Amino acid sequence: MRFEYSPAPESRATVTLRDSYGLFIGGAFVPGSSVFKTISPASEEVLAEVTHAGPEDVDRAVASARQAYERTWSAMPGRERGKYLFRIARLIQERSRELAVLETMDNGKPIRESRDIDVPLAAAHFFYHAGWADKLGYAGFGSSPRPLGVVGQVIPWNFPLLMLAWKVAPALACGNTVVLKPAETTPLTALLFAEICQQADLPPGVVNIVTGDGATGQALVAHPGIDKVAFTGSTEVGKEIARACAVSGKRLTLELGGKAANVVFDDAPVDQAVEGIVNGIFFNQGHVCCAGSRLLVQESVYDEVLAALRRRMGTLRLGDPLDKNTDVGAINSRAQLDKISELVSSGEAEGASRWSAPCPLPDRGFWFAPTVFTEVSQAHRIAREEIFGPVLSVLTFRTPAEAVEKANNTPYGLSAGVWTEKGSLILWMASRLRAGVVWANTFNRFDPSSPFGGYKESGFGREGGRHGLEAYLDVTGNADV
Ligand code: TAP
Repeated sequence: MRFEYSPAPESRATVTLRDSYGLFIGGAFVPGSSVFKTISPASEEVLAEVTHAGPEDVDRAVASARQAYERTWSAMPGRERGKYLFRIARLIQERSRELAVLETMDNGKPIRESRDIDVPLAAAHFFYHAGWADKLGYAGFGSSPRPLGVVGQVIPWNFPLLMLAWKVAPALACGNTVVLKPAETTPLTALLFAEICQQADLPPGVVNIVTGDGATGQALVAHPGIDKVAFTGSTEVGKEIARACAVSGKRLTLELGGKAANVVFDDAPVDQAVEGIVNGIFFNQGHVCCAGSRLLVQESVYDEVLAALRRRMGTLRLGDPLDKNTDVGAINSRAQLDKISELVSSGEAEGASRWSAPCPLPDRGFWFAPTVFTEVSQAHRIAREEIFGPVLSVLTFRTPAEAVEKANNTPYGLSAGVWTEKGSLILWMASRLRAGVVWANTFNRFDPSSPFGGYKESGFGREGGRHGLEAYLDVTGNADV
């Protein structure tokens, strides 16, 4: 039976949009060199005007972060820094509805996800790192690890507030100050976070936010006043940044792209696995670095899994991201929609067989129906390149060894999933899969205490957990490490 759902839109009234936003430097919103507009990808309406930071604005932000580092933050005892992080975490919780609605308006992701995943996890990252701030001497990096200094952080558009939290919370807990550049298409929750820093009475200059495009990011990572660069984004830009930072003495961590295998064995409970497959690739419209974009199904259950998957995909509701019933929201930008469409056309041209869920697409905005490709070979572009959209490529295997070989046949190595009832097989697979995270009988689970990061072209360094602290600490001077 198919249920019809009445619309259940979340109110936009909780969000007060300003017409225009400045840069957040030295604890205040200040004007910059030029402006650009940020739009809603679901309706293409202009949401606000945002300032584009040029090199001189980046200069001011770095100087402000340096001053705050030297005068206040690095000298402050960890237990005091921890109080600020707790306060920020509580304010994120208090303003969670506002943050969730704004994230959905600017990014296009379903409110169900921003409300239940992005915002609670962002608060959890601040709570978790608040706890570390006065215990760094017990983290396993010697008795007195030092902060690095001023950190330049560049983040993508797929989880704007959450990626900010992954970067800002550990940096601050470890005693660093930051200059953060959000993605061009999703600057608004970072700017609301700046208001939260003001509300928390965070000392001016500890967090600076410079909005802009790739050129702003380039100016930030190349700035000589930066001690460490933390980047999350595409492998292509990550390589460029690695080159820019080479022999500069800057510390660098890179969280890059992925092409994860989600491996389903013939003893897996099919309904549960199908939920995991759907969550693995259609969560956040597939704009997920660790998305399970390559499904590997054991040949003996291929027909059964595919039939159940198509049935389930037919029930996904695509549309207004602010509607609480929506499963699949808008694609973040026209450029991303074009990239997805181009790769999907290549899949068809190379001979794979395409099936898209029969859901009507809204007239305005950027949309792509959940899509699955079968008859995919490992050589096809859709099996090798990151699509970063709601598109799944299905391959088959016969033995566990073949599954491992196919799963590892990628330049990436961010995540993987294994579905089977056998615990021993899970451990056997996990020890052979070249991926930073391996989920067993689940997918896309995140926790601030669990380190996340890649192998190979998915980058290096970890975010989250005790391991993630190392990225923001100078442990070299510690004799007892
Ligand atoms: P990118 O195009 O690489 O952009 C990421 C950020 O870098 C944006 O803020 C971008 O600014 C900025 N940027 C662009 N060119 C730059 C340059 N030359 N120097 C410095 N900064 C520059 O990636 P994206 O399309 O926003 O994000 C999608 C990618 O991020 C995917 O590959 C995805 O896998 C990856 N990702 C990885 C992870 C982890 S944890 N590994 C998590 C999320 C996403 P503009 O937006 O203004 O261009």
